[in-house]
Amino acid sequence: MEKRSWAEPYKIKMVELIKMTTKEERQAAIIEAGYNTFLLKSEDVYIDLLTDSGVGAMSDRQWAGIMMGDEAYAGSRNFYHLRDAVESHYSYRFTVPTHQGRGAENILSQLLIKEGDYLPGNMYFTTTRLHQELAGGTFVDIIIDEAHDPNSTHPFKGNVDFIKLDNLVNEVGADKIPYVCIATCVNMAGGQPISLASLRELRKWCDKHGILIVHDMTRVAENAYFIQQREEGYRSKTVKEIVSEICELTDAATMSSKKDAMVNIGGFLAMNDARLYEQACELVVVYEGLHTYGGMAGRDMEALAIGITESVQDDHMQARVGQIEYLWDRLESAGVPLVKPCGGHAVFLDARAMLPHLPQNQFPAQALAAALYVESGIRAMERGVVSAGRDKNTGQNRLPKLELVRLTIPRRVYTQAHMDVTAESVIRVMKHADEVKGLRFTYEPRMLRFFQGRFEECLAGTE
Ligand code: PM9
Repeated sequence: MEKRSWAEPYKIKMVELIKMTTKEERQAAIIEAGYNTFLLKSEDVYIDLLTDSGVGAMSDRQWAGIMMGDEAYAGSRNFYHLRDAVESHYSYRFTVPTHQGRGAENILSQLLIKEGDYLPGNMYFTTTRLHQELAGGTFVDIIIDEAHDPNSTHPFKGNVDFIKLDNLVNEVGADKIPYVCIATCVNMAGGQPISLASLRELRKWCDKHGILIVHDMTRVAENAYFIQQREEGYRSKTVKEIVSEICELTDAATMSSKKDAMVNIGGFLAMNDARLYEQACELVVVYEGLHTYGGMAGRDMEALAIGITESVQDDHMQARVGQIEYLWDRLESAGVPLVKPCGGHAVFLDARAMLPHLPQNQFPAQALAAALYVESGIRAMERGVVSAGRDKNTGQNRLPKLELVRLTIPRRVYTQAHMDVTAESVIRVMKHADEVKGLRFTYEPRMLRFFQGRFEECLAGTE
């Protein structure tokens, strides 16, 4: 069949200028930032692939929505637009706005988790696990083994391993498991989707054991797109229909709206149970704000309601994932070690394979992200041992099998030419990979250390 190209379903109305710095300037900047790309100044960055969170380009309709903000303290009309958008696209009856995803995680964890509980999930996420632990729970990984193998080409690496789940319930009892946490398009696995078949089986399993399903729906539309493309029987369904089908299989959801829904700030907690909603409304006023704004301005809720509608359009999603596939294909054909298959929001470099001379305790992914910045001004993010943090009981570094650098693509921001420059820069770093030195902490925060930790290069022969 003749191959047809896709193009973005939008044209550019406004641009933000960016500048390239010199290698000497970048060398000085990375040392000042303690080899942590989170600590770089954004104006020192050329192409910013740190995250897809809050950095998408809003549409003219979203910006028009910003002008329609109703900044009433209580009962803003924008809240009702948001609530209606959540109900009609995601099927949840009740919505509690929060300032961003972790605000929703905090409230949900406090409401559902008791000291000594276990929280199975299809791989950890940094802020999610921390809130579970702060509420007295222990996270248990129940994702299929393929998810931990960068070279496995399983099309649904976000799927649940039911043997792991059965073992957990036999060991600790169902009454110690308040819910199973399911992320759609699992971030830490490389943006890998869960199939509807796996989710349906989980629904049955949870009903049997009287356990809830909480959906981390941060990238649900991307997951739905992969189901449309990869799962048998879904080719003729729209992304919007598949998104609804996913959400209908779950009981409650936490959302960081800064990703799929393309707003700069915002999130929510959503659920179907009236009692849980009542309890969430009681707690949201303690941490976020009144239950009809929960930490968001009226204008931001309006932009979010519009962004939700735009995020589930098929042509948007084809271009969104198409851009990531374009970068992935360029890197893969040049022999760069990547997480396979291509994920939804980012291309993940396998730092262990790229820097085989560095042991994991010298933070290869952190070092690789720093080297890429120095080489080209491209800012990426570590997703390996630094992000994994220390075990809450032993205090030892957790050593994840995936030691990755994430090239995260913001939505509707960069062009194909930016992807070409990115690919060329990564290939250049790969050619000089043996020159990249390991790192050690000079400052290690107690929680979420990847955000603010500082490092220095290890001297040759000292570690
Ligand atoms: N994710 C990301 O860059 C931003 C912060 S962590 C570097 O990937 C999931 C799956 C996320 C996520 C944030 C949150 C928290 C929850 N679940 O950042 O609080 O990817 O809005 O959301 C980030 P907030």
